[in-house]
Amino acid sequence: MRESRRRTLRAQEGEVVARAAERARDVLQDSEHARRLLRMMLLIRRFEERAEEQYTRARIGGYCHLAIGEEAANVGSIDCLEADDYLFVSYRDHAAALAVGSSPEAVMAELFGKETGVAGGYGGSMHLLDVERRFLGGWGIVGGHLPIAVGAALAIDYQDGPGAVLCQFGDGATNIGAFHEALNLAAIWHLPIVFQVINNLYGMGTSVKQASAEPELFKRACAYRMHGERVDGNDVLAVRDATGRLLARAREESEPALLETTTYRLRGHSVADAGKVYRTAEEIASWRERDPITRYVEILRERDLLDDEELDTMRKQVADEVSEAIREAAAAPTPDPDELYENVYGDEQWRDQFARMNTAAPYGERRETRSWQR
Ligand SMILES: Cc1ncc(C[n+]2csc(CCOP(=O)(O)OP(=O)(O)O)c2C)c(N)n1
Ligand SMILES: [Mg+2]
Repeated sequence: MRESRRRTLRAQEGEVVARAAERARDVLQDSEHARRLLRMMLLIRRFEERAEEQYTRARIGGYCHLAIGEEAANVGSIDCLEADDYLFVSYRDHAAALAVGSSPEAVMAELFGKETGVAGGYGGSMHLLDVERRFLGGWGIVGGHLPIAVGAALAIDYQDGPGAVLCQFGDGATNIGAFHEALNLAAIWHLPIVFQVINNLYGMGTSVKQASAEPELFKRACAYRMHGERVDGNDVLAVRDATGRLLARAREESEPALLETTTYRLRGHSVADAGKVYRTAEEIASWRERDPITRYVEILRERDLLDDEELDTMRKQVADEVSEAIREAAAAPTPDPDELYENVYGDEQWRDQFARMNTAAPYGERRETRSWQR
């Protein structure tokens, strides 16, 4: 960013922070907005429960990581994105796609590997994307998307454009080399990016305490003289307040930040993991009591922004919406295996070369692909 613009923005900093805090408080004053946050969390919860069920029916292939219990960390932050902002997330990405506005039909269809999916059936559960909404994935390599997100922030800065980047990742990613490279570059180049670590206390079966020399992950920001902050990731309003403030600062002052949102995945690492071997029943029960949806419902009730009838209606609506998404995804066509190499290379000549090859013939993948698709 040009020095003159940075100076002007710094002068406005106090005003920017005050405005952001005001916006966060406004949510409970705007009953429609307040209820929209709850509705999205309910939709995600229902979507994930049904995705789990569909996986056991073999309608979803490959991996499938659910965000049950992490809804507030996703919805509170993604709600702060504005039209010019970009979003990057890890493979636990269904909630992010829904929160950014992708339709449940298109997200479910992607999980089913169908042509109508958000990635045309090429990506599956871990590689959702919605370019129109500036949601640039869904990434399967732990920490692999952080440098890419920094590249997007560099592009915004280089072109003197509006907007910022929100990059979400798990606690496990903070021990990957790319995390340190990404934070270092973002700090020395003053890039407009918020790194949000969704600390759910475990990377597969390894706890943060076992894996991290500094388990208070937000403190890692100080190694890069970057602002670091931790909030309760099961409190949707706290997440929204912090993300709103830090994104505003990124957009308007072009400064990065590391935001740690502490939460808990109520299911196992993936659908194939029961999640009970490395965690005690007491620990899981204690986090159930801090369920982000129950807590937010209580806040809305206390403020007279929601009654039992409205809650029931909302639950029923999202359940119907997800059922419809499943019906549509099941009925949607599967992509033709001969199109497997399309979009791999932009250059026509390489596409022609792949068109002459027999798709994945040495490994029999053509047959495998067909056998699990219904
Ligand atoms: C570079 C890399 N190493 C290992 C893996 C295998 N792996 C997949 S998920 C995962 C755990 C990551 O945990 P965390 O970052 O805390 O995210 P969470 O699953 O808790 O959302 C690992 C080790 C991978 N995908 N990429
Ligand atoms: Mg984790």
